[in-house]
Amino acid sequence: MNRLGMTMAIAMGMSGMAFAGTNLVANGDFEGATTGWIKYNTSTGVSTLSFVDSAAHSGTKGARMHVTAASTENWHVQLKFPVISTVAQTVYRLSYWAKGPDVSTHVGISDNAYVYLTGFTQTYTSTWTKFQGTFIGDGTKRRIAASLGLDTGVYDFDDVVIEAIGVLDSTWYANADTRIDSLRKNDFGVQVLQDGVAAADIPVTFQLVRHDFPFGTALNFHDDADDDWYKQMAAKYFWAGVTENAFKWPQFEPTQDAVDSATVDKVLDWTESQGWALMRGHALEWGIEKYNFASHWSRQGTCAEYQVFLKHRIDRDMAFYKGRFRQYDVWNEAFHEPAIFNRCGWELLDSAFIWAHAADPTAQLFLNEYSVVAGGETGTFVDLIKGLQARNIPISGIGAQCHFGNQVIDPAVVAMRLSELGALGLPIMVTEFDVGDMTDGNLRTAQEQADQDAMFIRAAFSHPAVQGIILWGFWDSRHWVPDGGIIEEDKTPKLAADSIWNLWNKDWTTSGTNVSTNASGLMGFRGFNGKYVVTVGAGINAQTDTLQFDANHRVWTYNMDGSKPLSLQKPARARLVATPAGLRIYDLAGRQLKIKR
Ligand SMILES: [Ca+2]
Repeated sequence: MNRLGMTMAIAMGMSGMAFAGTNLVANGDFEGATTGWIKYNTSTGVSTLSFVDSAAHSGTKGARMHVTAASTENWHVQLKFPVISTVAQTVYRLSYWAKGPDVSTHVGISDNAYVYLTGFTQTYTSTWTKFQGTFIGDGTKRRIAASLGLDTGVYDFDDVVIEAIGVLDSTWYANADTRIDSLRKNDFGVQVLQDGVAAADIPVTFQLVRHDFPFGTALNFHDDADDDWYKQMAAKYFWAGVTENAFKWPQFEPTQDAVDSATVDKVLDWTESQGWALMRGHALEWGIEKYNFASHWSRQGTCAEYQVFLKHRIDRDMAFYKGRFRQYDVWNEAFHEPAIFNRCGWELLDSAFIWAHAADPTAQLFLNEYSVVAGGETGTFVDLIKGLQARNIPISGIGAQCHFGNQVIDPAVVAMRLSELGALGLPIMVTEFDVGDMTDGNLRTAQEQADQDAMFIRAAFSHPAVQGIILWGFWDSRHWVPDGGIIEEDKTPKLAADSIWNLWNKDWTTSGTNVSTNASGLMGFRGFNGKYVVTVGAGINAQTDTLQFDANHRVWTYNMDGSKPLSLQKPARARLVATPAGLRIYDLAGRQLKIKR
């Protein structure tokens, strides 16, 4: 591995070992032997497997699964891969070419005892497409199968490759706090001058009251008796957010031109009343066909009509919410839900971004996707975004949903995937973090959830490409995953709520009480970027301001002018550049404090 390769591997959270790129899959090109490849049917699914010329993507042979009787579950018909051996902590990439019916399929990776570990949900088309995903070895065997049981038809596979691409960096998480210090903090100071001369021994008290780094939740108001409590909890734990469903097109405009913005407006009114700096617009479009999306009025006509409707949706709603939504998921789950692209062309994706940028050039525009940090489909997402970048499409952010299901979260894996996305040069938002899944609920114990949530948030906060973290809801009664929230249905905070609150309010806070300015009139401190409440002076004559400290606002200077009357004068606004602002500091008796010169 050359120096650049080594640097990349390290930056991606993998150690810099050399790998030969050997294909671990026996007979993955189907050209000679086909040993190891078998089909599996339950009693309800029926299929045939053949290795034929017409199924070749390259060479003269490919594998063809002909599903002749569909079943109720994907896994009732499977193309099973040759079993492979793995090495612990090694990252493997599976790639293959496939074509087939436009239905949801799943490639699952299990251990040798058939316990499911991870997988990739994919939709094939009538043209050859390359699919890929990564998984992690543990020193035992892996069983891989493409599950094709949901619909009848011919599914072709060729050029199946599994290769080791690196080793996880098991030290990465241990250095999280060092990275957090470097990325999220700066050296700050409050300087006090008396008539332009350094004023020593002036007490300064400071407290971080809001991080610049957005930490938020999906919000879902119900207009019921619980809403007041719900808002109190949202305000306690979060300072950024997203509307869970209300801005999705079918909810926002259920029938053509009958826009229902009331729910979104209510959420924005409330978050703005709380001073939340970031609200995300989710999502301008989602190509999914479930949840009434396929029956939405916009999709009932021709592609030409749909394109007009989509442009109008983007133009109208981004103009309406300009300056309120600062980020948009322009498209949700583009590569997992490609039906609209397969019907009307992938140019739609480019167009949506171009229209969105024109509608609100100040908004940050995201492509949002799942299984790219919580799962191994990062490479597919990277390729899609690289294509947008190569065509100069104005994408300005990467949305990584981070629904982790019931897998154990490994921060080294999180690091590797975040770094693979971060190498695109765009900021990443963790847009929908949660644990548990819709079917099984959250299978973690309270302590496991608390530990895993805190670990993931610490990992993401420590990653240089991550710009913010949003949870997909917080209360079990308003959460898509049974038991998936951080607060019980009965409103009891879970251990996870405490662990999260403690991160932001104990581990990652900055404060000092009555710290004196030094001989240079400076009280210096290292702190998190954000808004602080700062009190200069003491007693009834102390002056308190809310000040922003960040890379561009490192030192706030207070000027005292001894000639002013005996009253505490509050500067209209403390300024970074020293300007006489009339502040004087007095003792409890109203006497001006002596200032050391
Ligand atoms: Ca072949």
